[in-house]
Amino acid sequence: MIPMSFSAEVAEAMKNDQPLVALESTIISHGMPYPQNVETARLVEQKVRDNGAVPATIAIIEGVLCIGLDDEQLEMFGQAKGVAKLSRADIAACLASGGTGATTVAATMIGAHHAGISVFATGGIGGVHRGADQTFDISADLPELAQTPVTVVAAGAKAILDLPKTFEVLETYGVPVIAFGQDEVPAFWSRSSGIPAPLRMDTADEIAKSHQMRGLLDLPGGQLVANPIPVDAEIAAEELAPVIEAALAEAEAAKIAAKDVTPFLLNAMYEKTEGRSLTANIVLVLNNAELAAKIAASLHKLTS
Ligand code: PSU
Repeated sequence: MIPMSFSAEVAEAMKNDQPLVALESTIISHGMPYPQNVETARLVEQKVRDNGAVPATIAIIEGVLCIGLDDEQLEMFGQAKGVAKLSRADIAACLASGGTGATTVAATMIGAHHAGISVFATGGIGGVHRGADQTFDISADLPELAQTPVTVVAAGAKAILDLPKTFEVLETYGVPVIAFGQDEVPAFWSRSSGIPAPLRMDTADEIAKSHQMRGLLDLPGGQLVANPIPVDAEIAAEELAPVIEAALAEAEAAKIAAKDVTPFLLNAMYEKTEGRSLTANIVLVLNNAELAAKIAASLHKLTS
């Protein structure tokens, strides 16, 4: 059996058959600086509650898959001392060896699916890194979306990535990419990417129905809902482009590779924008939590 534990809030929600939204822990441990990461994690959980669902932040603590974290545990991930970054490749090894780790999008999808949770909110998924033709650096989040039936609400993929290639790969894998309320795929800190959305939906109900329909068709894999950052919080793509270039050049000069690339780039963006990238990141995660809660509530109605 998988060593799994549920927080009191999640256990109660499951007993009462309430809709749940999974949240990841890597965004806390490796995606944002302390203490804003813990403050954001609490606000995100509250946003889910305010919109009709119950939050379940997922992580592995001392070899146990935790579905829902208490305040003390959130604080521990916020300080991220000795916390590994877990994806599909390392989640089983971490459980087997009694380790502690934060779950990325891929690992959170696996945990959510095991706990029977169908909807998950995050900031931005991982994708194809720029220069992937040389490095082959493609996030395990992409194949995960192809095989685990969880609807992931994100503000697109992070703009530090090669976005056209990221969406090409998702298309190859047959992952539905649904832009919410616009015809273009958003680019994390900006609403615009210049990439036409493969699919567009305007309501949580439609997204929930589409999730249900995939299940009825026995299709493996999830859906990516690309929810644009609210207008007043976005940083324009033109303004961000040179900042991203500079951050990428720094990563290359410092020979940053593999799992360290995304946290390094996010931190470099934070420094170069004097914290504005973080403010935008917080707003977009909250926005995603709200939509995910509505989708979870809608899916719950459809299936009960
Ligand atoms: N969303 C954010 N910040 C983050 C992440 C998502 O707003 O830090 C994390 C997620 O855990 C995602 C990971 O799975 O970044 C991608 O890492 P990589 O590129 O190494 O696969």
